[in-house]
Amino acid sequence: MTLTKKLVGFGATALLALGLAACGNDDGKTEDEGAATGTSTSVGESVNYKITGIDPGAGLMETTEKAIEEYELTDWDLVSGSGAAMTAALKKAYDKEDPIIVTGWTPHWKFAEFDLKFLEDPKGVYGGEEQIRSIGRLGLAEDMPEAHQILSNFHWSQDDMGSVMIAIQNGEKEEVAAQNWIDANEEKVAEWTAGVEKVDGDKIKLAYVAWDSEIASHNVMKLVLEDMGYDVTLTQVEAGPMWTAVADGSVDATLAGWLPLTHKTYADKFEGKYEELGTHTEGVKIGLVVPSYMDIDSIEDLKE
Ligand code: PBE
Repeated sequence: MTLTKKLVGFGATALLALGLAACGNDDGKTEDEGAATGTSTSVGESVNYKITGIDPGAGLMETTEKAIEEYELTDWDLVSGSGAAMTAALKKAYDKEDPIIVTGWTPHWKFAEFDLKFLEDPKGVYGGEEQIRSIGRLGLAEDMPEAHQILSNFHWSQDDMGSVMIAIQNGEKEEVAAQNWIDANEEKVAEWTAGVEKVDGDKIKLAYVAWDSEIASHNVMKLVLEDMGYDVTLTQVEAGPMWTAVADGSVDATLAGWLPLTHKTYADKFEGKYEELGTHTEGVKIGLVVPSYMDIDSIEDLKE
């Protein structure tokens, strides 16, 4: 794989790019604004008026439908699939320098692998910086005070999350990538478990969706909880069932609460039926993402 080659020697600089990509397009405007509309083929025509989406339950999909409405992209379709299908489509287009528009978020390894940009969102449909929060079922504090404490303490940076994502994308097994990160960040992990007593094989269930960011966080937390004596089950589900499972208590927690905007619909729907345990990752972002070689900068450029 080309990725393997490109990621050799990946260090702090490359990881930082994950975070920088999240900050949008303040790194200077592209020279040739308007070039896309100046040619005979419009952006819309060039991509068949298609935005390549992910799993239908993702907040990013709901928000993109809203963007299509608010920017009056009447001819456009949001095509659903999965996170993996989206990155596969992106890779295929990127290798040929074909135009493509995908739904995207940071942290994500794709910003390290490809030269990409978020489209500006002057109407603010995608919100600003999002947070990723740990969400527990009601009663977790009473039933499992140790896990409750650890999940509430859990906090790391976008670069931490990004480095686990990159390692997995680079071919490392999920658990190995998670363990390597833990080994390299013992002090950080020690803060999550400080003063917490070990348990003796208590069962705990975490639910997550197969988004690359959440695969990273849940694999790390699984190992941390196991080290504290828990018998951990990770259940991979869709976004709706994930929130439902926390709200009805069939799982104990998830680390995949993207708020205040991305999962607002879920959070509102289940208000009072879960406990917010705290933010574990700050400054994350969702939006529409295109390869940098495309001559557009804003979602407004999609409208003809
Ligand atoms: N994501 C990644 C999710 C949350 C995590 C941005 C794709 C979503 O849109 O719901």
